[in-house]
Order: sequence, then C-alpha cells, then structure tokens
Amino acid sequence: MLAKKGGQSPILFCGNGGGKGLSAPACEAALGDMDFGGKLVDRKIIHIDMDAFYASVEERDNPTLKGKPVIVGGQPEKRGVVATANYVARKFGVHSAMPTVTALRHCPQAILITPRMDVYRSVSEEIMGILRRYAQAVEPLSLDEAYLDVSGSSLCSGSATQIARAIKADIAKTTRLTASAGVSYNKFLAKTASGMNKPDGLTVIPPTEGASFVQQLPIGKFYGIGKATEAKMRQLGVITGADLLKFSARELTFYFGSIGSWYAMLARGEDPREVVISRERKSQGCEMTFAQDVTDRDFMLKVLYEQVHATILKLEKKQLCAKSMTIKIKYDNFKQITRTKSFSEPLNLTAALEQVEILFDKADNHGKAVRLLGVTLSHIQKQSDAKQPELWRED
Ligand code: DCP
Ligand code: MG
Repeated sequence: MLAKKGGQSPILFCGNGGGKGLSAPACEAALGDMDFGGKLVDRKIIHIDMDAFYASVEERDNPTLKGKPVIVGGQPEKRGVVATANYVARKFGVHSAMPTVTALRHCPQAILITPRMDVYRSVSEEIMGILRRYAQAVEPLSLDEAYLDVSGSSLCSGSATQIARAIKADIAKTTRLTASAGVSYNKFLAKTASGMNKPDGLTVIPPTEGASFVQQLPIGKFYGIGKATEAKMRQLGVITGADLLKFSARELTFYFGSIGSWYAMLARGEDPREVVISRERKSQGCEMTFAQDVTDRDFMLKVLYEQVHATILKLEKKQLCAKSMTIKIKYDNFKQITRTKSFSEPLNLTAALEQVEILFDKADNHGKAVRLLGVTLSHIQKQSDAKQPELWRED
C-alpha cells in the first residue's frame, strides 16, 4: 500500500512516530527483490540520521528538559552559534548555525546548553558500531549520519526496509535516542528520504517511484543545491525536478559548469556514488568567532598562526599532511570571504605559517572589522604517501 502525501508522488511513509502513515507490510515489500531492469536501481542503500542529535543526547541525560525548548550552542555574549535545537525550539524558528543571540530572541525561554563534544563522540561511536553489525559497507558522514549499502544482505530476508527498522530499534534500545532512516536505490534518494519524516521516521522510495519522486521535489531540496544555485535555477524557471528534467546535461553544464552533469543525473533520480567504507578525511581546520569584532592585524595574524599550528598538530597526530590552505574571514556585516592556495608539496609548519600571512594579506581587509577567522587545510594525504623527491626521483 502506498501512502500519498500532499498530492505528491506515492512514497512509503513508515514512520514509527509523529502520527505519520504506518504501513508495515508495504514497507517490507518495498524494496523486496523487485527487478527493475536498470543497472542504477538494483542497489539497496539506507541513510541513517539521528534526530536533533546533540539536543536529544542532552534531553536523554537530563529528563527535566523533556518538553522544553533546548538549544545546544555557544554563549550569546561570546557570539556563539546554535549547533542544534530540539524540535520544541525549532517551532520558534531556531535552527543550526543561527547566532545564539538571535535564537534566544526567537525563543527566550529556551534552555541553552554548552556542547559536550566528548559525550556526542562516544554516542556516535556506539551508533556506528551498531550500524556495522548490519552492513559491511558503512560510510559515516558526520557524528550522527551514515550510509549503508545492504544490497545482497541476507539479514531480514534481504528487505532493506526491515533492516532499517531493525537498526532504528537497536539504536533506540542501546542509546535511548531516535534515528530517522531513508531507504532507496541510491545515496541521493536515501538521504532525501531520511529527512522527510523526521523525527523517528522511516521513509522508503522504491525504484518504481524514484523518477516521479524527483520530479515533484522542490529544487532547493536537491542534494548539493544551496541557496545561491537555487536562486540561479529559479531564474531559469526551474522550481521542481520536473523543470530540471527539461534541461540536457550539456545545457546544465553551460549554465553551472561541470557540476551541471551531476544535476542532470539527479533530475533523473540517478546517483552512481558508491558507499565508501572508510571515508578519508578531506580537510581539517578550526575557526573562531571573536567576542568582539577585531581590526588589529597583528592580533588576527596571531590567531591565524595558532589555528595553523593546531591544525597541523592534529594532522601530524594522525600521520597526515596537507597540500592546500584556505582561510575564512567573516566581517562584522556577516559577509564572508575565503582565500585558498594549493602547493605541489605538503605544507610543513614553517611554510604554513608563512603562507597564512600571505593569504591574509591577499584578502585585503583594509581595516574592516572582523567577526570570525578560520583556517582549513585540505588535499590531505598520508605522510607516508607524500612524495619525497630524494627517494622517488625518476631517472
Ligand atoms: N551541527 C553543528 N552545526 C551545524 C549543524 C549541525 O554543530 N551547523 C551538529 C549538531 C547536530 C549534529 O551536528 O546535532 C547533527 O546535525 P544534523 O544536521 O543531523 O542535525 P540534527 O541531528 O541536530 O537534527 P535533525 O533531526 O534535523 O537531523
Ligand atoms: Mg541529524
């Protein structure tokens, strides 16, 4: 049985909570052993995403918070931002990355909690451990989300939907937290599905429904389409996936560059990306929002030096090194710029300190007041893989 939602294409809503349509037999049958003949629809991918993760951990550990608006984030007087808010606080318009001061204006009665990263990290390890019991291919994306490829699994008679349900139950039992799951035949659709019925949702987009689902999807909900691209799409008259489908890959490449061919695939409900078992970190960095805006160049350089130092140390601890550096500067008007430079050899500390100054001066701040500074090192590789000219010279 297919549940229709708001006149959209039929998708299976198998939520355990929130009073959303529950259709267990349909869920079980959803991805069964259906054969749709196409090479891109024969995989079974699950995306798991914890609900209001940090805030849920806080509520779990302090039952007096139950039913109250909870914000996990930095202090307003230090110009902290919201890491997350529970669903009660979200009703007031509070969301991740919002300055805490704004969040508290929206919801003055909210209880503000400073993040306890160690606790979230250890809960995350517990969750990833559970996921690895259900699939060999588990790809964590952050502390609270991961993809699983369960194609060919013998668990739950091979039903990806049943596996997702079992995972949710296991997570709930072990951690007393809820997760939402999305089940489909590729990453893009599985991830979109997991966000559709939060919290405690289980949403399945079977192969028969992928194309029609994508057609009704608002363009802003497409994976990787941010606010700026969405605005550009709108200028082209693209409001939904159906509109996007009218453009060829070549046309989309003309308008958006090489990423255009990716949009063309998404419009067709296709996403060939594999679930990658061990995902290597692509970048490492840190940033800092100042309690008060700063204009002093020496002070800012000192902060950047410390950030570079800390970042290089973190990489070295893992025997990694990096070949690109990016600095981020956010001004008092919230305008943000980045400057990046790549190098042929991995950066050591001395080179990195020199380069951060060059990048900072390239930004040409002209005494503007700065609210945030950050450094990211990317193009990361293992130190042992870094080319050592004297050892690797090719004669
Ligand atoms: N996070 C953060 N800063 C952000 C976004 C997220 O620190 N800008 C942290 C806090 C979140 C966690 O990462 O709890 C997971 O991020 P999600 O985007 O999955 O958000 P939540 O799990 O909080 O809520 P949802 O139920 O929407 O998944
Ligand atoms: Mg989450």
